[in-house]
Amino acid sequence: MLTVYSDNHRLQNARFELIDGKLLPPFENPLRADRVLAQVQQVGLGAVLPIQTFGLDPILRVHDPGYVAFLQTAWSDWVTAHGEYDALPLNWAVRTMRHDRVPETIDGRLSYYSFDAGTPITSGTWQAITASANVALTAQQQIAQGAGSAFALCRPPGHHAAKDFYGGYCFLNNAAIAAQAFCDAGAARVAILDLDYHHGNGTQAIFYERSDVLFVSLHGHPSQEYPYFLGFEDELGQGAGAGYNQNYPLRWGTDWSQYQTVLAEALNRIKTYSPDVLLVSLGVDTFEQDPISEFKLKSADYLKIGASLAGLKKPTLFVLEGGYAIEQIGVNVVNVLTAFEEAELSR
Ligand code: OKP
Ligand code: ZN
Repeated sequence: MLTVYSDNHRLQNARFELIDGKLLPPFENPLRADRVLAQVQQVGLGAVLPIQTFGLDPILRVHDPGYVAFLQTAWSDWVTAHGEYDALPLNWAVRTMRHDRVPETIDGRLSYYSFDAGTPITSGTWQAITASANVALTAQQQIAQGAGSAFALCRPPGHHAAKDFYGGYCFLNNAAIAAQAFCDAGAARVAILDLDYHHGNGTQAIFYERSDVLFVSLHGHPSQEYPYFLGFEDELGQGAGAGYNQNYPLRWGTDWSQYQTVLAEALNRIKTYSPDVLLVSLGVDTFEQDPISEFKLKSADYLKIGASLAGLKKPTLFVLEGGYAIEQIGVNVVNVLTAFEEAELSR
């Protein structure tokens, strides 16, 4: 399986993350991608391709122009106002407040275009996030040109980013941008299976009213887990998208025996949909030793996931999302990919 990778991910390298009332070294850091790439090379997964650049057009097919323009200048606007410290919002428009006016000042715009304070904007954020989107698009193009599978080694991740807001370490929704690119290249049905521990609220929202992109997700139950306010099982899509969104929220402590049953159900839903292409938002923060998550999957379980995915027999684009156990992130991600490929070859 080919991998697409860009060194520019390093440019997102914040000083601190505000988490659990502490300022800690960020969980979402460059070592993550380094370790995944090292394991890809270690097992000889296949060619590692550099990115091509696709400009803003495919990004603007998914994201709001005002939001993209905000991201482009947020760092320099912030430095002008406050100096070279990581840019963070501190308040949001909840309930009775207005959402119909974009503030003028950088602090106000950070608040307007975000949903958490755990996602710093730094000097290199814009370059890193556009490179990450190009990683997904380059891999998408490989599949559109006939590759049976591809791995987009994206960093920063994307699935929490919606049309016009960032959060959860995500700014541009790499998976959604690639899915839209498949649609624009003529795919009639695209299925997205989100296996990250956290609900992919951004991806769900982007495609919630569409039937040409099915969104299916297994994740920590929003009653217990971030992002808390989306990801329940009664979210089934709306309008033309009614029936094309499926959430499988799972409680803290979920292990392979529980996970496997639900994964089989999710794969059945996708099989019924009969997509032209499958996109997997691949997070491995479901791992038992993940420092911010509460599922109990073991490294060997990722082999079983990869083999099950191959059972769908579809062109498959893997897009990296989360996974914060630095020592095992490489093995866990690449276990999915190698088992997928072995299952494909033995057919
Ligand atoms: C990004 B991705 C944990 C706080 C979590 C943000 C998590 C973002 C996860 N107590 N803060 O889905 O892996
Ligand atoms: Zn996650």
